[in-house]
Amino acid sequence: MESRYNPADIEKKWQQQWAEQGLDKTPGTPGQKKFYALSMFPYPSGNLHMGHVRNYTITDVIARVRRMQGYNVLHPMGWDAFGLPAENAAIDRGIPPAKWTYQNIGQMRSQLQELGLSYDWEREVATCSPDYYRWTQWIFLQFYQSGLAYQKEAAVNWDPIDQTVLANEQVDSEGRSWRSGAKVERKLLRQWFLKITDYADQLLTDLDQLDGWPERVKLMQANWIGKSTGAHVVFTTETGDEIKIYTTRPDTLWGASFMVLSPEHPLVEKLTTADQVDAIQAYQEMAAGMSEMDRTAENREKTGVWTGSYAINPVNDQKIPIWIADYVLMDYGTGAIMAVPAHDQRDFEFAKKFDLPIQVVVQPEDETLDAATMAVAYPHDGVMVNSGPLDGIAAGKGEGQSVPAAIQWLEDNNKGEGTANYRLRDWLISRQRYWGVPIPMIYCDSCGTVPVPDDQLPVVLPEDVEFSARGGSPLAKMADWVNCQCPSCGADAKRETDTMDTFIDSSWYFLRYTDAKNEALPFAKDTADEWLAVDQYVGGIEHAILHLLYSRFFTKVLRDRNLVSIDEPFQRLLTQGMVQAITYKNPTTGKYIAPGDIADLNEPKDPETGDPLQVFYEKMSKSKYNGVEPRAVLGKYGADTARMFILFKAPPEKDLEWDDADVEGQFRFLNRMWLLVTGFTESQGHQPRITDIDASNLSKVDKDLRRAIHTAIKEVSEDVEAGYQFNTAISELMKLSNALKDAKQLDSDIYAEGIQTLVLLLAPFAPHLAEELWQQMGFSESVHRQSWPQFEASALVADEITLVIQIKGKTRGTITVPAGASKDELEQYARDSDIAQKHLAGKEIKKVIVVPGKLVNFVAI
Ligand code: ANZ
Ligand code: ZN
Repeated sequence: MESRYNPADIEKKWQQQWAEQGLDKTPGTPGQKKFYALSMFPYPSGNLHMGHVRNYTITDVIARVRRMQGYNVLHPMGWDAFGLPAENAAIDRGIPPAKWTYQNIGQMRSQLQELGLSYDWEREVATCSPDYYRWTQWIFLQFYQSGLAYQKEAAVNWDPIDQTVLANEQVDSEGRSWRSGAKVERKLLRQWFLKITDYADQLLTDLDQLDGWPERVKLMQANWIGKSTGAHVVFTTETGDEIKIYTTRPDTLWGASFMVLSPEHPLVEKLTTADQVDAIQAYQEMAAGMSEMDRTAENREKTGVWTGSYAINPVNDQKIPIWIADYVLMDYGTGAIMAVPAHDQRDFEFAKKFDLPIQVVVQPEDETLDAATMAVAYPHDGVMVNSGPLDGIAAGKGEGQSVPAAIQWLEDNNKGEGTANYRLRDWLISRQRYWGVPIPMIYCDSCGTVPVPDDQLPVVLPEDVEFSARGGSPLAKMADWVNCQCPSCGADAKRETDTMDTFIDSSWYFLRYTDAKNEALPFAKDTADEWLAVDQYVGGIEHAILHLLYSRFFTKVLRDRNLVSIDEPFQRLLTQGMVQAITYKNPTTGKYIAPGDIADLNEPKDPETGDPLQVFYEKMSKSKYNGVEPRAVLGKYGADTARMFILFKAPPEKDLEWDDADVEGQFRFLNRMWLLVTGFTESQGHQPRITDIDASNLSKVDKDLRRAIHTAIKEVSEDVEAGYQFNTAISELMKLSNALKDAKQLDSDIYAEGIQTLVLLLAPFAPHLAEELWQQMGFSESVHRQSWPQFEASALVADEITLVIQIKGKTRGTITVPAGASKDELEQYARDSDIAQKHLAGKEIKKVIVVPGKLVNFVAI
């Protein structure tokens, strides 16, 4: 008989047995009561980090509780396996990307298995495998057939380190690449795009359906989509050309005193007069090399050049000059604006710099604006002036105010129309990289761009490739691969050599899991519909926009192609907090110091300079020397302790501070559980004790213990239900185990009920230990196949006693209070009672005497 808690033995043993039993296999049909629990799948870098461990543990507990509650659970795992690191490893170490990736997958899979995560491994997907990306290509062609995948020449974000283009979502707010951190440049290239802008409005309005999402994430998506409302207005030039502009303030049209086109606007060449050609061209060249971030930076001195031409303001027939300036972007609105310097700050600065006219059309209530003396633009409320039919109307977007009135006027006079505009741009998806899904397109001299027919999919990525240096895809250099026949006319043709953004791979993997082995389709509609939507998605906040927005977009397009029925893929979303650890930093040099290099951690100093170090918690990372390796923790304490610590230390959505002492504390708790339960099971000869309890006939001790048991069931269940408060759920388990430890009658049915309940409640959190204890109790079926315990309301009711209330020793009445209330609680009940309120009114309490279980005496004058 093993008398010590030895996680190493137990965990390995049960992991093997569970795998043999197929314990975590998904039920064939989801049925009425289904639950799809999903963690964001990892990039197979080779090693799990603590962030992964936390993410997957949270989802695992949820999946396990739902199974015990009788749900048919789908809980899959896979690999987001395409991407640049594999290519860089190939360049640096000469290992083919496929080999490197599959090695890493193997390594990470076994690390996941060591954590006791209840995945159905039969549904594992790897996005780099041809039987997955075949369907990624197929889905791309569905987009193409819907007119949602197209090519265009565009100024794109170019990452000079990774030598590839990036989507807007992949450039951070400082204009740097999400991957390499390089300052993004602009380049004019012909690229593939997905028309996510067609879905901008739905992606925005359907956010309202997502009750189970954090408000913060919904807000980030709404801001990214960036809906603005206004009008299109057509200006005619002296040359007879039409320039369409987008404005959010059509009511200020009477104040438009010049126009500004983006330097890339297609009419610029035509509008430029001979004497302005040189200046205009020089300016265009300069603007072309600048990033959007720099062009639109606030407080930057305005620059621009006059084209030499004029347009006619359609509301008052005024002749106004047409300029170009870099603060007007080609891919927002129409790439052209009317400038209203009195009421728009950028236009104001531009007018001041180039001495262009300023016309006030909104007058504030409490002052009088004078165009000649204004120091800044006035973008606020007021009354319309100098504005023909709008004069006297209140400025604003509301009903009856100037903006709707202006739109009405434009529409009545055929000069423009109300419209909405979105900040969201189409998704640039082609990458000049090798390790990704080949875009299934062929270029033929006579037929043009021809999609690869479905029956010729997948376009297989050749796996034995030579990498020489960074930059450029080796695909373009592989003549055998590039040269092909046109599927349409049979003539010699060439393949597209760009691959897809890896975010495409992850935009539909949750659909594939529902029908992972399907060879005829990416997934059967019926099957996908039965499992979807994902009931609980868990992952990092860093995907608030990118992955989560793209997945929503894919779902809607596939729905519109009748491939799936849902509108939204993820019913509820939990964004788990970061795992942080103690970090040591030299504040003078800014260098991070590894704790192992510090002589005295109580008084940490820089080993080189002797400077005292700054000590704080920060997200674990290699570069800050504060990472804790999951393997080390598992090796020392086992998976169950690691899981318990992670769940206990902080609620899932909050940051978690790693603390070795607390890990140790959880290990000790599990040891106590072991002693408590094995002590009991030995006394029972490892036979399950039948607990058919007659609750009407219990001793006080038994009643109290039973109340503790059922309170634990109630509290743990509620904590799990109410936002997955696993930390407080584990506190309840600790309370119950203490109550059992303190219990007097060990050989009773109630005690047996308590031990069994404790092990059942523990099962989702520490699955190996719970299984071992369950089996030691003499049960033959897995603890994970048991039903989640239900509490009995009657067991929660506490016994009551009569409490006498005295004032200065004289009995004034009695009240009923719960038995077992503490001294402080008794005093509070007494103070709150009507009797005390009545007799103590206006008196000062000098002393309170509490006789537990009997009376409270107030000494008051
Ligand atoms: C005239 C005007 C008057 C404007 C005024 C604003 C205030 P949002 O809210 O972001 O949609 N604009 C339009 N297209 C642009 C482009 N391609 N590049 C740079 N600026 C552009 O902003 C819309 C406003 O930004 C539009 O309304 C236009 O200036 C400018 F008192 O038109 B407005
Ligand atoms: Zn052809």
